[in-house]
Amino acid sequence: MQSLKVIPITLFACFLLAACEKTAPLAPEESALLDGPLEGLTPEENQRFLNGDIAFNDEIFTAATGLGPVFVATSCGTCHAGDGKGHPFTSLTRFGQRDETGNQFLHLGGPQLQHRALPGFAPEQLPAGATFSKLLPPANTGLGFLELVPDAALLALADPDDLDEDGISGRPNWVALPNYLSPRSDAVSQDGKYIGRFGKKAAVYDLLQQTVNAYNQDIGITSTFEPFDAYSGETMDPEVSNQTIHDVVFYLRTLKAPIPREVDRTEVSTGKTLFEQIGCAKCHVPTLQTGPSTIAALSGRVFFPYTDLLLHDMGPGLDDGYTEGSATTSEWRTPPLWGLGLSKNSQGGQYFLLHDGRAHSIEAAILLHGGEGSQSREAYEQLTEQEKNQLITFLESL
Ligand code: HEC
Ligand code: HEC
Ligand SMILES: [Ca+2]
Ligand SMILES: [Ca+2]
Ligand SMILES: [Ca+2]
Repeated sequence: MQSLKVIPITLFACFLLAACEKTAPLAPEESALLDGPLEGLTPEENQRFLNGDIAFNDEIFTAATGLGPVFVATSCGTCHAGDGKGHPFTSLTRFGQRDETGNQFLHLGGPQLQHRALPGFAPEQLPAGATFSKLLPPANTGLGFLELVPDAALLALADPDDLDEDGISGRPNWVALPNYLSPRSDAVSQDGKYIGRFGKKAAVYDLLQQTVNAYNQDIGITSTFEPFDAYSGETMDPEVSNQTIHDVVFYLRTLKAPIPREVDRTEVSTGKTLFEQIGCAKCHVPTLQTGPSTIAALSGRVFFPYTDLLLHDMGPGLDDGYTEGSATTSEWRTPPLWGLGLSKNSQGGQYFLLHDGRAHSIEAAILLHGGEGSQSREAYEQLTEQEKNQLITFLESL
């Protein structure tokens, strides 16, 4: 939000004085912010972005506007401040069981724990026997680009049986679609399931599903899409309009991609070469391309997210016993690394990396790579101190 208020003033000052950096010392550099709109939107599209931005950041729900009765937070922006990564205080808990037979706790309030409640209602508690994951809010950035990568491109990156024997076997999370979603026009399906791509375990199909679930499960807000009350399971009148849902989806779609910084430093380019040499880029795929979109600024664009959006088995250290869709307990979707260097800004000046924020530095995150990530972690450990610093400087520039 802040950027939206500041940028037009900055632009105005530039226009008047033609010496932007010097005259607007209070405005943060555009490349230090995650929450602005994509460049190249039409005025109409910018307006929809703003509508979505207001609903996402400024609409705080109360009992009178439908909050709860059980909930985790009162607005999207509480957990996704500035659209940057969240802090352990804003994490979500999901519960279920170890095997992949589908969540057996759905009738007991699963998959998400609503640990807060309105007066007179009991906050939810973990049912006996459930396993759980703590999930940190990711940065919401460049999501419209990720949504538009054709299924075929993701399948081309997958190697479920590791046929090329490089120790890496990324695979899609095949998920069942809720009845309000229709498959994308280029969709590939398998046994009636489709490729999920959002969420830490890639169990969410698209930004509409993510938004509908978040209203329902995080804030206790029903919609025509998901009319079931998270507390009673009963069908309720919608507490958020379809228009608002679509505006929020539009906002998420048209958030800009992070802008890399310090790209001219030699440490950064050397670090990037090392990143590729030691196999990080096999999962954190640097370059992807969008398919066609009705939003011209997103259509047929090459972009640099550093993810393959696929699931990888990251070994026992990162296994927390919780499955989602067809993802096993130790499988996680490769997180995009774009914006990584800006994470601290929204995390109180300190890094909280990996799905639950347990890694407090970039190096700690690398050293926790097991399973399919073991080989490149070992290759990292073999680097000289100087090379490690170059690699990390590169990652901080993203
Ligand atoms: C209580 C904190 C909390 C609230 C409130 C919240 N989120 Fe999230 N959000 C999260 C967490 C944690 C995740 C990661 C969950 C996962 O990976 O499955 C997430 C994931 C997402 C993602 C997926 C991004 C990706 O890279 O896959 C989107 C989009 C998103 N949230 C949008 C929203 C919207 C829209 C709202 C409001 C309707 C909202 N969130 C409310 C915590 C929150
Ligand atoms: C086998 C695929 C794979 C390889 C190879 C790989 N990563 Fe990862 N990386 C992942 C997955 C999956 C996660 C998320 C794990 C989790 O959250 O528990 C991750 C997480 C990270 C994170 C934390 C990101 C965040 O937002 O929390 C960083 C940083 C990272 N990787 C850097 C690297 C670097 C550097 C290399 C090379 C040394 C590398 N990765 C190699 C799959 C991979
Ligand atoms: Ca409600
Ligand atoms: Ca629940
Ligand atoms: Ca392979």
